[in-house]
Amino acid sequence: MRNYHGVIFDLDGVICHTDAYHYQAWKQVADELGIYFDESINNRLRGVSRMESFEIILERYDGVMEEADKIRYTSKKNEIYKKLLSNMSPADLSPEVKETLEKMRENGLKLAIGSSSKNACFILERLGLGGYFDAISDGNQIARSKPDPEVFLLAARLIGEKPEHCLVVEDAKAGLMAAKAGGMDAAGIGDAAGCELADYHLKTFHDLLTACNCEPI
Ligand code: B16
Ligand code: MG
Repeated sequence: MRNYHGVIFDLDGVICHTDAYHYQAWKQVADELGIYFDESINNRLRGVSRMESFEIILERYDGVMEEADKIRYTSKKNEIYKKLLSNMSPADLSPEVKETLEKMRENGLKLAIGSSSKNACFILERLGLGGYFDAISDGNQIARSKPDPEVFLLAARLIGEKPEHCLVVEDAKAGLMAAKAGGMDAAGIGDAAGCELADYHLKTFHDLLTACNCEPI
């Protein structure tokens, strides 16, 4: 176990759960295009950027889509998604997540977000976490999405810590790959908890405290 100075959290699937909203928004777009789309395809979109997600959906599209149309449909998906996100409130932040973040802070750990989402700040505001993190690295600031380590390396730089002193928390395999490629330890939660790439296999969010040498709750 390393002595971590910083913890970098993925957002969707770790701090909050927006899967159902992504699903509903993509489903509307897929239906309009007559493309088959289900929950298992939606699971493949976890941690993947918006345009790359659409490319996965288009695997079942009969034909070739022009770039301008791809932009139009991904923008439409985002409009629907943002409307759905407006339903979120601080009540969507689980007490377990909140307690764990507070405890880590008390222990002097720096906390950052490392998310592929371009809506990260909007989501954090909805959850009542606007301004809570020491740094936010998100889809608006990077050129290459996970499994490239860029988003996590930027987060580490923004909190002024070396990658080897940071622990990444992820729910997607692409995110675990990104953390390892960046020289960071990685904790898998949810879908990624059983992944062999993870240094820690979290059953609960509270388990993070033990990984970070903090007193358990
Ligand atoms: P947006 P994360 C990712 O967030 C989601 O897991 C993924 O499903 C989504 O396609 C991606 O953000 C882009 O989101 O359309 O909001 O820019 O898991 O990296 O926090
Ligand atoms: Mg995620």
